[in-house]
Amino acid sequence: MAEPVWEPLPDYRGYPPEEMAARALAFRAELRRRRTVRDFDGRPVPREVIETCLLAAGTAPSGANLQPWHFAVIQDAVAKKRIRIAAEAEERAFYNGKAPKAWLEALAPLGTDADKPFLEEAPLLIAIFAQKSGTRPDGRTVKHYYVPESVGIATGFLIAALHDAGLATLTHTPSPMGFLNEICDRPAWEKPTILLVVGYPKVGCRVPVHGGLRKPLAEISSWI
Ligand code: IYR
Repeated sequence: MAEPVWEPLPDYRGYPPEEMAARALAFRAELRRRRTVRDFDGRPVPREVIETCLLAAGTAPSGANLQPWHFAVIQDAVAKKRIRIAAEAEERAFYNGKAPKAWLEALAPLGTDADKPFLEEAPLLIAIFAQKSGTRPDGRTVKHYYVPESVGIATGFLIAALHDAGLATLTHTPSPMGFLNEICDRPAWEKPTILLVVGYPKVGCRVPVHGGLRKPLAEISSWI
């Protein structure tokens, strides 16, 4: 069993209380401007920016620091078209019978339907895969822990990083989305969790008022 190797906490920065408060406010203001977008401009995004955001996502905490994620970036037009065709087939089944009435009612204010043109129009899709196990540098297979939690946290980091860089995202989850394994050439034991649509919002892009409403502090939090 490997022994821990310790080092002094690197790069920690603390702030005086006023600066803490100002930073917290500024960060909240930045995140608050983020909106989920469904109309994308086809303009390409710089690859370097995406790679930096993926590295930011990769700093997320994870079970036993095993980093159980893989981000497959799809820019190829043919691959995007295949994804759109497969996703729309699932979405038609969802909207035309599979989804319970209450679910469709909850979705109604978002104005979504089975048509997903953004899967072809956006410059990039990022398929996020969760790995229930992985391979160590010595070739041994290791089980991963807290996989959905870890991948969810990394996805949050990625969405925040892309937003901060001036890009818009849509957290899309066609269900099931096993077709992503074949299209992205990922092994069957990796589970696609989210298809993140990434790009610039189309000029004149509109978003539902409903989507910008955030629950108040008293509702989302409590102190004991
Ligand atoms: N996957 C469908 C339905 C959908 C479900 C939820 I929960 C949403 O927040 C939005 C949409 C679709 O993409 O239309």
